[in-house]
Amino acid sequence: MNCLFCKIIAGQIPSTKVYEDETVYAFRDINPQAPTHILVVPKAHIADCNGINAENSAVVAHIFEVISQLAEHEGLENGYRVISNCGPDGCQSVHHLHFHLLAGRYLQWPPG
Ligand code: DGP
Repeated sequence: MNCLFCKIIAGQIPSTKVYEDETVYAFRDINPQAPTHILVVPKAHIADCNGINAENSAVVAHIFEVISQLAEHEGLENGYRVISNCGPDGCQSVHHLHFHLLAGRYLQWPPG
């Protein structure tokens, strides 16, 4: 499959890994929007939020457990934001489900 994040997970494209287990991979975003900007992705290819269903949703729950662990490990005591962009209006550019973990500065709300 010609998917950028599948290639990163497979090690075919280098990344700065911050966490990995059997079902989840997390790495630093190449174009950080905050001092901490980590992408947390399922290893199994799911295109976007619309691809989450009863068969694969357990990995999403696990991703949020991982995010909680990463927040502690990265020292994000002051808070953080988790975002999953979906589709053109959501500004999704990579079509492999991913959760942005952003922190380290005050994050405006609502976002632009
Ligand atoms: P989104 O726009 O929500 O689909 O986010 C995709 C993110 O992926 C974007 O913040 C930049 C990041 N990204 C794109 N290509 C690469 C890459 O080759 N390596 C890494 N580490 N991040 C990438």
